[in-house]
Amino acid sequence: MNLVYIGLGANLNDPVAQLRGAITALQAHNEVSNVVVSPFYASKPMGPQDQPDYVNAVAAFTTALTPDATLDVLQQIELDYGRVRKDERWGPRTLDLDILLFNQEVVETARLTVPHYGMKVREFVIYPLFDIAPELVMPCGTRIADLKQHIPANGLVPFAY
Ligand code: A4P
Ligand code: MG
Repeated sequence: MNLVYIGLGANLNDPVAQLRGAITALQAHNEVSNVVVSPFYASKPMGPQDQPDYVNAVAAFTTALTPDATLDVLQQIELDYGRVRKDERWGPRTLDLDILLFNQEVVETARLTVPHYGMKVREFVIYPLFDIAPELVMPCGTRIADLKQHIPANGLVPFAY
């Protein structure tokens, strides 16, 4: 079995509903087991500031799928749950599911870079990851607990949903 950590993010079209939909889909998926979800956090946008705040979370699960096949599952969920019906048209994809860690593997293919290239410096990844895996160590030896201690919260707040 493979142990996978993913990051979830959305900032348009009812982000909480999109994250909940994605989690429900993961839990229902035949090839996915033992889904654990962090608290949801409201986070300040990284990048352009003229956009709504994000909702971010991290989830862990086990699967027998390969990294590429796991990405297929996540991308299908992005398509299924990242579109919210508005009037009669479908909005743009607004749900982002990124593979953060896949066991202790380092994956460099055309489709995948694992560990995720940005995870070490993103408070909206490291804080929820610490919530569900405080002892976690990255393949490079970096402890998530140490990252959390050094990354400012930058206004990140957990909220009830
Ligand atoms: N890909 C490569 N490695 C991975 C991986 N580890 N996990 C490839 C998933 N996909 C990976 O992704 C583009 C391609 O990356 C995929 O086809 C896959 O083959 P995408 O999800 O279609 O594009 P994207 O989401 O625009 O890119 P990316 O890199 O995920 O965006 P970022 O860098 O994550 O930025 N601010 C806050 N507060 N919270 C956020 O969640 N997110 C972004 C998006 C900006 N600002 C944010 C947040
Ligand atoms: Mg992405």
